[in-house]
Amino acid sequence: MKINVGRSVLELVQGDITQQDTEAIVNAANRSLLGGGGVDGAIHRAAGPQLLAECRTLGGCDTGDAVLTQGYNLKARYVIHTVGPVYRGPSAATERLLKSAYQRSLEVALAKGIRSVAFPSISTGAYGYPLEKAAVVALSTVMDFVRAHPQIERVRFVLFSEKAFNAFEAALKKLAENP
Ligand code: AR6
Repeated sequence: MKINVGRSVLELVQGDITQQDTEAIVNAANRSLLGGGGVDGAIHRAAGPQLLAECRTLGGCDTGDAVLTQGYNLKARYVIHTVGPVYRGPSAATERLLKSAYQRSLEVALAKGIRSVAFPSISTGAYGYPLEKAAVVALSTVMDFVRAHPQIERVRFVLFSEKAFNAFEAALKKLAENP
C-alpha cells in the first residue's frame, strides 16, 4: 500500500528491513545499543561486526531518543537506532515515548539530509506494545512529521508478519479517511 502525504510518499510493505534500499533503516534497539534479538539482531547480523563496534562508542540511548550510525554491509547507508518503550498496560507516558521514538528518528534523518527512511514496527515484539495501538501512533506521528518536513520524501514501514502488515494497513486506511 502506498499513499501520498503532503509532498512525501508513505509505503507499507511486508518484508525484512535488512534488505531495504532506503538511505536509512531504523533499528528497534534497547538502551545499551549493544544488540539483542528481533529486528536488532537481524540488523547487526546483516550489517556486520563494525556496527557493534561503532555502537560501543555511543554510550547508549535513552528510551524515546535516536542516534545515527553507518550501515556497513547493509544496502542502507545509515542505521538510525531508536529505543521504544516497554509496554506495561495503557498509559499516556508510554504512548508519548513511542511517538517520540518515531519523531526523534525522523529528526535525526532530517539533520543528516536523509530523504528516505524505513521503519520496523517499534516496541511490538519483545517490548509487547499491542500492534493495533502501536500502528495508529506510528502512522499518525510519521504523517504529521512529513507534512511539516517534505524534505523526507519517502517513509516505508517494513512489517515482518502478515498480522503486522494487516494491522498497519487497517490503521492507515482509517487515518487516510479521517486525517
Ligand atoms: N524486519 C522487519 N521487522 C522485523 C524483523 C526484520 N528483519 N525482525 C523482527 N521484526 P522487536 P521491540 C519485527 O522484538 O519490541 C530486541 O532484542 C517484529 O516482528 O525486534 O522494539 C532489542 O535489542 C516486531 O513486529 O523490537 C530490544 O531489547 C517488530 O519488528 C527489544 O528487542 C519489533 O520487534 C526491542 O523490542
